[in-house]
Amino acid sequence: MKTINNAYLRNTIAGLCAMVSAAAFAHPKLVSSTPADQSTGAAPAKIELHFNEDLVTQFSGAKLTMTSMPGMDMPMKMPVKVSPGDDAKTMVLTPTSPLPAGGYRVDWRAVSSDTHPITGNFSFTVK
Ligand SMILES: [Cu+2]
Repeated sequence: MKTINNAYLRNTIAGLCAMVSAAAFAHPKLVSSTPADQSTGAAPAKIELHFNEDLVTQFSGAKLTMTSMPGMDMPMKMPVKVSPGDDAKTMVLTPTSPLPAGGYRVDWRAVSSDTHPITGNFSFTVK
């Protein structure tokens, strides 16, 4: 009974969200990033995420994971400072130390005006 109620509630909320979204809001989407998804280049001093909507800063964030290193496979969380960018649609990740050569993944969580958290990720390689 509890499961049915929860499922019903979830569907109802999802339905409401879809209606509200269509009417007034869209969910935040990652429009572009620097470095770009699947790109390879020098170690970035900053990683910028550009969304299509203003973010609610206190509920939005991101983490950086090193997914591979030449010669080894080792997911490792990299320390970053997350801050708002020049405008409310931008999130900036600043690694606390230079990123060594390897593969990286950014997992982001974005909340805009309709308060529903949206998550996504992208990857890049440092030469
Ligand atoms: Cu929503």
